[in-house]
Amino acid sequence: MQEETFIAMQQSIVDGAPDTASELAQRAMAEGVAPLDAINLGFVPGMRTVGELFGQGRMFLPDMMASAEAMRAAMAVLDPELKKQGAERPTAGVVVLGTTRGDIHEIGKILVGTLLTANGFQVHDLGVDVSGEKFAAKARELKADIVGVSALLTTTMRNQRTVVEALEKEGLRSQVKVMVGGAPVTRRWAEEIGADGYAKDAMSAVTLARNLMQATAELNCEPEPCETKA
Ligand code: HCB
Repeated sequence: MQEETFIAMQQSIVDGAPDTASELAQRAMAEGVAPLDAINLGFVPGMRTVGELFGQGRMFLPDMMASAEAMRAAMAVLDPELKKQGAERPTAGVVVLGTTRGDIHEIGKILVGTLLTANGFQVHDLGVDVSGEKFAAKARELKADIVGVSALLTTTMRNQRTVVEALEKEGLRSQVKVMVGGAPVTRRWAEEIGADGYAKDAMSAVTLARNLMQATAELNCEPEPCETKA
């Protein structure tokens, strides 16, 4: 039964049907489907199909925009459900999130922000087309622990490097960890630009953010081991 719902969810994204996507998300919540399953097994595979069809020239920009609209409609239902899970937890860390300069893709970033929030992180989303300077200024203002930078285009992923550079220029690099992601981004690229980590999806971004917080905590314990300070 759930399998059918997931297939219908996927199709609603491919069809670019926001009303159907929203209804399916609402029905799934009423039936007790985990919001994360609805995202990962239902809607996100739909978005992946859309990308493949576009890449093969079987779908065009207006269709892709309609699909993004449908994804947004589903997330409008699922986002509050996920955030509820994080509401009662103590802050796991402060994250400044955004899509890099020249890039307006936001769905993956929103998903990362939602899951980080659901897992107790305080997330400040700067939106899309964000310059390195803007990332650095917000990181300073909020005393951020982590900056998360998304890029979906091969032409804009290089701007992830400018975020690292802006943090260096502002003298913030030793205090702020940088994690990068987005479809064309790889672990190797993250290493090349001097980021602290790469996450392939939103769940991995949560694990990575936790690990980065742990690494910072351990660093702050030096030269004594952390255990002795508890
Ligand atoms: Co867009 N687009 N697009 N697009 N688009 C892609 C990205 C292509 C791969 C499609 C293709 O050719 N097959 C392609 C890029 C090719 C390339 O550079 N290699 C492409 C292109 C070419 C373009 C335009 C240039 C098209 C044009 O105008 N001719 C244009 C660019 C505009 C610009 O940014 N300046 C464009 C526009 C659009 C929209 C507006 C129609 C729409 C975006 C709407 C929106 O976001 N509001 C759109 C969409 C929807 C896509 C696809 C179909 C889906 C992207 C998406 O939402 N994926 C995409 C195809 C694809 O990626 N397969 C296509 C779903 C999310 C959940 O995955 O990878 O974004 P994600 O995020 C993951 C993961 O990467 C990770 O976690 C997320 C959640 O699991 N992650 C992070 C992401 N950020 C992270 C940050 C971290 O710190 C950690 C982890």
